[in-house]
Amino acid sequence: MKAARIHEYNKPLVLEDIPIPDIQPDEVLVKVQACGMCRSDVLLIDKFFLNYGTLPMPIIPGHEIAGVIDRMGSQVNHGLGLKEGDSVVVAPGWGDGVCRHCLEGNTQICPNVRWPGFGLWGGFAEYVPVPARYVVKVDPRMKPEEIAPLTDAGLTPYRGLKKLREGGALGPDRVLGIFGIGGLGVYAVQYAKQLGNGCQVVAFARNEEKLAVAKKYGADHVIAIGNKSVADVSRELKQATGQGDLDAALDCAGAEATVQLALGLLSISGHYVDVGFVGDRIDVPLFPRVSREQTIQGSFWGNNIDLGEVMALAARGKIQHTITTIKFDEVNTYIDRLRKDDVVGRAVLKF
Ligand code: FEH
Ligand code: ZN
Repeated sequence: MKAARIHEYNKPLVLEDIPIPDIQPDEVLVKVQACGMCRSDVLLIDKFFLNYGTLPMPIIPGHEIAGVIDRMGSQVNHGLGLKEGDSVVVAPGWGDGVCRHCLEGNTQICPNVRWPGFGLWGGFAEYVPVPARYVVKVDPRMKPEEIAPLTDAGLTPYRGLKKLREGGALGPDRVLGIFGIGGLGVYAVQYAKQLGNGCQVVAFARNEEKLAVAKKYGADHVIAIGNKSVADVSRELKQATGQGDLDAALDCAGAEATVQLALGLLSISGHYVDVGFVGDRIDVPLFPRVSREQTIQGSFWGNNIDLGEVMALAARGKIQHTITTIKFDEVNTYIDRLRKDDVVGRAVLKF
């Protein structure tokens, strides 16, 4: 099968032909139809994750996978209702299934988690072995290139928004800021309008083209943030919404600038959720967080329940997509473009 592999970090992926993998009795073999390209793939190639642990080499990146079941393991639980030919997406966090986090359903934060695309098998290849409990059956009429990115770029902001909603931060009298209108932010704006309990949705970004996408996807207001102080942005926010601060913020970038701006705008008892990690460390004043009783929360990827909900929205046509499909031999070109933040929406490898 075709596979794009990391043999050496900080080098282009090697495009090669390798044997189709075997599967364990509890796995299915997924024939990959599409795989989204994520900034985390670039970080992987650039050795970022070595700061947090080692990975078996060679690595096949690609963790936003949509395809069909090509083969079933001999002991796949019939209760999963899977069969050869089913259209599926691959859930992200392959937890061990026995720790507290897995038992609560949050397998993506299991201490023993395996992530697709961070080891020997991933979506930048024609086949990938997947534990059967980590595939989600989808409507075969949905386009693989559209639903593949929903397994990360679509899933991650969805879980983040759920945390704001479950935290009581959203309502008709509240203002929600979405920071970073890239591969994740374009979905975050749509969820905020549909699932934000009637809040006003304000999109913040540097790039006018991305703000135009946010407006198209329903943002009530868009504010360009390049070279502006918190006070400048607060004035524009007050003109647009009637208030100069944010009751809730979903940071889809997690860049130094967006963290500083979002926290600088956050209201008393405001709730900030970060799903991005463009930045590496943050330096923010602590007293305002404490004295204003603000909630600062991390949210990671998503679990099978979150993914099923995103797929249900997509199946009902509730999610618009900004996709660029690419061919296998363009993989390295688009990794470089992603590294330079030179992709609008999501680049998706299509087999
Ligand atoms: C995926 C795998 C590992 C780290 C981070 C990620 C993000 O793309 C999840 O949204
Ligand atoms: Zn676990």
